Amino acid sequence: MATLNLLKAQRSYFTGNTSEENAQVLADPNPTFKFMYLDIGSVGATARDMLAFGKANWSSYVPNEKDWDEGKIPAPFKVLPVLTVSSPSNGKEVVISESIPVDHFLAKRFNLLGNNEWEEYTIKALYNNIHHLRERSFTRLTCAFWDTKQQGLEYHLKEVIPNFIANHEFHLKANGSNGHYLGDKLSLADIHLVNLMDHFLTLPVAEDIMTPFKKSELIMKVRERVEANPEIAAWRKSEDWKRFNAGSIAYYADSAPPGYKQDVKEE
Ligand SMILES: N[C@@H](CCC(=O)N[C@@H](CS)C(=O)NCC(=O)O)C(=O)O
Repeated sequence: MATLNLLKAQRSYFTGNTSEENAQVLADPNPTFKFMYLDIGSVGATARDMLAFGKANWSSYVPNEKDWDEGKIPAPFKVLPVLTVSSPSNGKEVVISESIPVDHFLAKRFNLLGNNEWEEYTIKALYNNIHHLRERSFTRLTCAFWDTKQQGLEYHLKEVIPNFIANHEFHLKANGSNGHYLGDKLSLADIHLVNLMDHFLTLPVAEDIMTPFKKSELIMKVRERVEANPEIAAWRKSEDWKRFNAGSIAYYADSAPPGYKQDVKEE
């Protein structure tokens, strides 16, 4: 997985459709989805869980590494994930890029943003805080300059993770300690928390990072609830899910402390 962004190809969000036609695509009740991401879980995992949860008509597309590195696959910011939504009604397609809008779009589509606008923004705030930790873990552990990775790991173990767990236990408790962040149904925040833990589980230091999570009954209850959903459970047992998880383990074995072998940086 190279990171030389200059070689990659860029594409615009404008495809010749009108803005109204694009909006029609996103409003189509029976669209098809093509989710393009790398052969790992990581930043694509929450979206894939939601596509499974929503019983969507979707396919997972992993670009050939050579084509990707040679810039044959254009993306709006030359990074993945990219979600293509195709409408059978008007025959047009739309691209949504960047993991946060992709996750928000799928969560809205599959009713994972609560029951009203307050619930929606509360769930998005909880999601964002979870996302922030994963992003920080990239910049401090896996995609950091090599000589700071060990220090980043120690800081995470000592301060960042305990603080995150305490903050999230506070919010889970406020909702009644029922394994959901809001109300008594699954939301984007619940699913993202489980994927944050899954991400940590693929790192060589999984055991150290996961110990405090595993001690938190409130947090582990969220995992139970998410994994109790039959569609998500089936997806997580699939060969594709296992391959993506194994891909993450292999990738982070070389890039995360303590065993990193190369200097992997994001641009
Ligand atoms: N801000 C973007 C970041 C996406 C990103 O960094 N993607 C990485 C994989 S996690 C990527 O496409 N790397 C391939 C490359 O740079 O060639 C998002 O959240 O979607």
